[in-house]
Amino acid sequence: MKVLLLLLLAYLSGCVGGGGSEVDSNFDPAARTVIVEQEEDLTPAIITNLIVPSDNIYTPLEVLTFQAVFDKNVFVTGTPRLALTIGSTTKYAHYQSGTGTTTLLFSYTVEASDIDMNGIALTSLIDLNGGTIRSSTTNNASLNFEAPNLNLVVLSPSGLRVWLDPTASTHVFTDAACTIPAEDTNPIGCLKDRTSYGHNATQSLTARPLYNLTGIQNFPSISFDGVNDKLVIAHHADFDNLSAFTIIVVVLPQTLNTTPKAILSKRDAQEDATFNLFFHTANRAFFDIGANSNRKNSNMIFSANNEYIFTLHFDGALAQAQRTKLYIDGTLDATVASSFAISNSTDAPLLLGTFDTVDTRFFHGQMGEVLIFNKALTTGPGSELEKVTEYLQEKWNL
Ligand SMILES: [Ca+2]
Ligand SMILES: [Ca+2]
Repeated sequence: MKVLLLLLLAYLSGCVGGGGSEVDSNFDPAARTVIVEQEEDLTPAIITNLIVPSDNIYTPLEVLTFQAVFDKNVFVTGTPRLALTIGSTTKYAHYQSGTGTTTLLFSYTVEASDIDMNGIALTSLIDLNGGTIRSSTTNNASLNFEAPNLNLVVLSPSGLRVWLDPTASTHVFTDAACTIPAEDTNPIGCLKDRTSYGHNATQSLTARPLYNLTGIQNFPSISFDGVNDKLVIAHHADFDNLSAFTIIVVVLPQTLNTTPKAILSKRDAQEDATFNLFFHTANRAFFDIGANSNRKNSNMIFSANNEYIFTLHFDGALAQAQRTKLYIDGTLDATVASSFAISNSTDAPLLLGTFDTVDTRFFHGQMGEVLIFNKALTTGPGSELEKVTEYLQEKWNL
């Protein structure tokens, strides 16, 4: 819709003398009057692009920025905002800058309680929040935009150093160089770390577990045969010699008996351990932190062909009796003492499916997600551990 503005511009300086009183006898109103036609565009400004944070894992105090790009300059009053859904909570990215241009910047600083492991969401409409966004005095901008997919804009507690996730199909490969995508039943050469720390779990030998698209609760899992299968993560200080850590594993054992079966372990053949977690006597779970002399076990008795979320939670800063906690499916199963305040150091790799590079007591079953934090997640209602566990329970239907 368009209107014509008629601007009558009388060149009065030409009509009026220096004193402003004497009319020029040559003044011809028809010649001295200029009619300017100017179009005022009453079409609302529209958002042609919404630039969102890149796919990444964000932690508290990092800033998420969003840019709304309009098809023409817009002017802002007040503090419009974008509504984010973080977990189940609405938070707002507030307008920061850009008035008078085509691009408005909004930002949100991640808070400590913000955890959303399956990605945040965004309401596809700018909330004016009492302000205005206009392309002219009266012409309100259109505020809606195409909803972006932010499933990979993840908010994690700090300290996440390993995240193996067989449901992330772009992270599962048949070769140890992590280049050939795996399909159902393929031997797994690489389960690529979802963090930026690059702690891929690989297997260059024939002892590769298999990709199982209908594994734990029919979700993609890694299938260990209990004969020789294992995945190897190279030794790194990110998960060695730790004063605190949290290990979370989604797992389904298929064979349980008196023979130890390692879920995950970082120890050398002398059994100097950073940590390990394994099934053993009486179908209980056992774990060593520091050394096998510091071995403890679960209260829970496990059943084959059932799925579990294990959390091994260690805080060396606590009193000895409180340092180690085992959670099963988010519920505290055992609080046990640790004589070690630091998890010990060994150059041994971190292994999935066996104890160390020479041990032959392999895990038989399905492995889902593995997350390792180099800190003790907060615990209790509304805590980091609760939110991460809820993410896993919802995702894996546990
Ligand atoms: Ca989410
Ligand atoms: Ca095998």
